[in-house]
Amino acid sequence: MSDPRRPDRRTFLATAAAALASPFLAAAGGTASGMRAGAGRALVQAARPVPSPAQLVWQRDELALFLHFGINTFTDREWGEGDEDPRLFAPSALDTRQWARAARAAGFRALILTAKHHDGFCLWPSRTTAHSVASSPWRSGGGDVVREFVDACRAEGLRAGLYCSPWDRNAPSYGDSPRYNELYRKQLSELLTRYGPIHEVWFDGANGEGPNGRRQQYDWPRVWSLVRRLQPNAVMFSDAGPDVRWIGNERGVAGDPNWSTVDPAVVPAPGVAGDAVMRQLQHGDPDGTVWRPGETDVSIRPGWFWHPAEDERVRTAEDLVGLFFTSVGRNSKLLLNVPPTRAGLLHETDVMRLAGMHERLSSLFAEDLAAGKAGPWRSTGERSAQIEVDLGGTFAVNLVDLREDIAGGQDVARHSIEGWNDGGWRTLAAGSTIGYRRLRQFEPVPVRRLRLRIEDAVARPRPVRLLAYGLAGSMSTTIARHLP
Ligand code: FUL
Repeated sequence: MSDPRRPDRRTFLATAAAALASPFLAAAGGTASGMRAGAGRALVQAARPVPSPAQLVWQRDELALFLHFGINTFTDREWGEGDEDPRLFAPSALDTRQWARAARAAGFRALILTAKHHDGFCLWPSRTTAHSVASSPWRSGGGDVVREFVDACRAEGLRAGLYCSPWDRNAPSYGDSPRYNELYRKQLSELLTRYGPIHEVWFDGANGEGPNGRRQQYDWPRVWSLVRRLQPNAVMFSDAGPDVRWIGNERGVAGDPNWSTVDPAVVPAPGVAGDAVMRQLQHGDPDGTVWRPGETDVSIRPGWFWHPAEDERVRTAEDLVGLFFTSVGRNSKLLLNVPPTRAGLLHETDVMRLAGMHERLSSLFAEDLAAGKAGPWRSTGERSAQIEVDLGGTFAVNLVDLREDIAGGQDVARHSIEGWNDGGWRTLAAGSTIGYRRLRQFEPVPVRRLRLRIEDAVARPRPVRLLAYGLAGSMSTTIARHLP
């Protein structure tokens, strides 16, 4: 990123990587994932990873709203220094219910708030520091943004998640590793015991030096076991999970292929860098021993925090639909950042774009032409299978939605979709993994039948669901209108 206010995350992390090493490896295996019995690649593997109930819930939510809000909102920065005056935090009309309503109306099912960003300012009154809302003029120092946020999520029937940055540029103990680790655990304990069920705990990998000039060594195993103990149903996000992994970029694009299984030894701790790490984050590993699906975080604006100069640079609804296809449509989950303004409200432009995205997605997926029309699932070999759907008429199909039953794991490595019309079969799309959901869009083609072929898999393929969509009112007259 060329924004001078914000160093590129990976460049920054590369320098930090050396400080992190293998002791974290053991804890990475502390995932809640289970294993599924079945044939493996060499047909000797006894079991394949499957998601935990919490990971399944997380994935099925598909869309989560990310809210970067804090001191930076008032200083027009992306990364605060930690020495900001808490009195700067003065949202004039903070309304967390407005955030949650906009999210729900747009089809989002979870929200994640930056309870603390790198500047160390706490959006809740923490006993660990005076650098918090308690020292601000907002609600005369008696307010708690985390409380209002969680209450609003619940009122709208949405899941609440929290981001608590390990990097803290305000804490005097930062860099004095054991002392800061203790403080960080206390902060997490407050967040995870005061506010009821928290669905996702988000760990950013940024790491810096403390005032003593020493680099902070985090104690990830203890952090992870604390979260597991206090919120057993929460998923933990970081480069290294343990439950959900970063997708490897902030552009909103999941890898292709994208496996939800990983080799935990490749990314042992948040913040490690290198080509192998990036490959693993983007693509996962078909032979991975741990279930750790990828989350795609991206902002609706160029920055993560609200900047007045970016009010004209909000992604369009079409653009957001594109992000849906490159994240949810590639076996990932979309965590879309929409930063509240200084008023403490989502900007009207952003809210409009969210609504536009929802409207477009709803019309794309309005009518599944294949519903109830699938033939039997046919195994065609050890690692191959196929299914045919007779649409019962000719339709201008331009979108296919494939779904593996991931409760039983992820198997498909290569697939193709074919359409049949008078002249026989033709390939409409071909690709690699499917996973939770794989969306394939193509030029509208008049077809009467569709065939999904699983051409390779890491285990005997289990039935895959095929949903098909087309141009509205798509019988032959429509086709004639739309095709050359
Ligand atoms: C990064 C942070 O440095 C950014 O400020 C932002 O919070 C992003 C989601 O994660 O690592």
